[in-house]
Amino acid sequence: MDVSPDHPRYKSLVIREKMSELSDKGIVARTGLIAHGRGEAFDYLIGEKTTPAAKHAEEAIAAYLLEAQNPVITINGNAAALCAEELLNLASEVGAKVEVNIFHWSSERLEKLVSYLETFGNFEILGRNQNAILENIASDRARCCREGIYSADVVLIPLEDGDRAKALKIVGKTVLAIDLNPLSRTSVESDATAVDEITRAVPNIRQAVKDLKDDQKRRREIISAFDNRSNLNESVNCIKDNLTQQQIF
Ligand code: PTJ
Repeated sequence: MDVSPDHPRYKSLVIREKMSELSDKGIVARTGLIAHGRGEAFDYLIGEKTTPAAKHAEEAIAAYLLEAQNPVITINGNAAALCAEELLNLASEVGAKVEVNIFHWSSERLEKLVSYLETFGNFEILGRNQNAILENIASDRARCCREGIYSADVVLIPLEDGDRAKALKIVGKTVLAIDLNPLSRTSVESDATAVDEITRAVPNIRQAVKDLKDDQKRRREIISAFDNRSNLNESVNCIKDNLTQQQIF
């Protein structure tokens, strides 16, 4: 479908087309399109821009990634379709491993996703050899790599379904999330959640990484002052304010 750049929702329509194409190719799960719609709805309520609360969380995520000993960024179908290159660049900038981890599991889909990410350049992508199981997860998302998620101290899980954040916390990992729904289990369970659209959040995190790279003292101050629950409350309040200001009748 040709989308005119003059259309008021041009960006959203182009992204939907891409998601739909990548769903046909098996990169995005079919229900990934539904997850995307839920994200769009929350983004509408948030005002389709990075809020001050999200910016603050993105700074905390950058600080956590830079302080980590063995960080891992996990990528699923939606994250790959929306933001592969930015996530891969972020991983190289913070020295994180990248691991494909999917909810709608099949060995073919896993292979497709790893191969898709490999087309973006010379990045090592983990996921083909899932040789460990993360306890406390009732789905195939439990399958992971021993040298990746399983042994990581800090894991960034963009755009997730709920059970993995909790499972990662139970085994003592620091969990960082990007999720437009401030009420989701992932958002609430994580140590730092950017309630922001992934294509805005990741460039902001990369910028914060540049700003904090040579300032360990500041990074540690940001981490010790950051309170995820109160940051999520700010996002909820932002939605409430937007709704009360937009009375139609
Ligand atoms: O590729 P797979 O098989 O691992 O499946 C991936 C999906 C996303 C389908 C799976 O993880 C899933 O079902 O996720 P949920 O439970 O729908 O949760 C996705 C969360 O991401 C929801 O809270 C959405 O609001 C949020 N979300 C959706 N689109 C975006 C988003 N957050 C940030 N940016 C987005 N573009």
